[in-house]
Amino acid sequence: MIRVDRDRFLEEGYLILRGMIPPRDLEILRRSYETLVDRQRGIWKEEAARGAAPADVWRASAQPRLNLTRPPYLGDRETAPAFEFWLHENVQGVSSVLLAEDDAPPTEMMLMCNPVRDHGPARWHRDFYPPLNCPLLAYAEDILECGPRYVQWNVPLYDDSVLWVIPGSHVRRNTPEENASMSRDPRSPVPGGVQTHLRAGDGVVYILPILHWGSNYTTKRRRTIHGGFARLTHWHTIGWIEDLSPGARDTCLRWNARAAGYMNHGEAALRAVLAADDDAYRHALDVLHPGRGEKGVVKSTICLSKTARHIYNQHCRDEASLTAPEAQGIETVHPMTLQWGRPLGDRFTPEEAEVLWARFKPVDEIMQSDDSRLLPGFQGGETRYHFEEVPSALTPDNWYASWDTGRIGNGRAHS
Ligand SMILES: O=C(O)CCC(=O)C(=O)O
Ligand SMILES: [Fe+2]
Repeated sequence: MIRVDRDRFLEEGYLILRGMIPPRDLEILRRSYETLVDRQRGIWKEEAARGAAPADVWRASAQPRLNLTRPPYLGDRETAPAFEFWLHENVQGVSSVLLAEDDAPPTEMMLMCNPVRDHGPARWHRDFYPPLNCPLLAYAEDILECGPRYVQWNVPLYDDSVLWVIPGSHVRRNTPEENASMSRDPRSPVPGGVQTHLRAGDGVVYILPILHWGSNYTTKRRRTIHGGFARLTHWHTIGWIEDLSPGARDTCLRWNARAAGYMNHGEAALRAVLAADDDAYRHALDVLHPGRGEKGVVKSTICLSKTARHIYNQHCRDEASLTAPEAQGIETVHPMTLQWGRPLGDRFTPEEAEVLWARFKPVDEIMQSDDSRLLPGFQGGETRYHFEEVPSALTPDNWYASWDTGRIGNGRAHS
């Protein structure tokens, strides 16, 4: 396995690995991925032709992207190398070291391609939207306390200098200079930004929510493997596993079974809240992320407040009254933010859903301000949810106490 400097990774939020794909593997990967690109391109074209899609993605998108872990399944035995790339020691082994996990599984496996016409620069961003997750600093403090829960890769099969990053920005808010620059022009270099200059077979691995930039989407040939690793993975399809070599198949089936089991611990955390048992709550969270600290509990509690709301919406609200994001929220499966979708919701009764939401509602309320806004560098639209700060009153102990009082700290009691 290639050697990596984890301390530097934690400090700067990214690492560049030179020559991580051996040259003999590069040709095999290019061929496998090109076969998949050809198949996906055919599907996009056909969908647009019969009116099932508004446009041919290949022709319309600034960054046409394959996602191998979502339908449709594009592969077969011949393209197994495109999947098995994710098991290589320089990818999976390095990711495990950086995550301080024994055996980290990949999450989504993707490929970013060049557009058919110039689209120029995208906007600087963090791949982060607090209403679906938690405030930036809640996320950052958990990283500082225990290391990252997720690492993401770009591994180009052809030379690629598209990506820029801002070293150190993964664990702090934007500086005034960064905000001024992004407000003036979100599509131009930001002070302190570093362009990654990757040759074919190099890789960059980074910690979201680092501030980063797709600096120029031109017609220059781009085939860049993209995706990540996390203990709490989820694959939307698993048909591809059957086409892998026996060893790789066993590994992926094992990862998939283990990942599915984590939903039981998500359920256990919620049942502990129903039972007002804070020790059991801490224990369930600790299985999901062993060794987590107080900041990790705060972060996960904020995520679970969304889960509780979705379960309440699933059971206790009239379907017709739900907004599109609320309806979507019920279905979303994203274990990294402790969302297991309807299968988890189905494990609770409407009465339990009501109590759960009552217990989490003070968390949801304290995470919102009176007016909505959107800060530079964040994705999504305006929202009342806090972008950066966690109110200091939101501590685990204050929240446990709110199960009796209905309020956190000096906050408003909820009705
Ligand atoms: O094109 C890249 O390398 C960056 C892509 C990116 O940041 C994104 O799609 O969110
Ligand atoms: Fe991004």
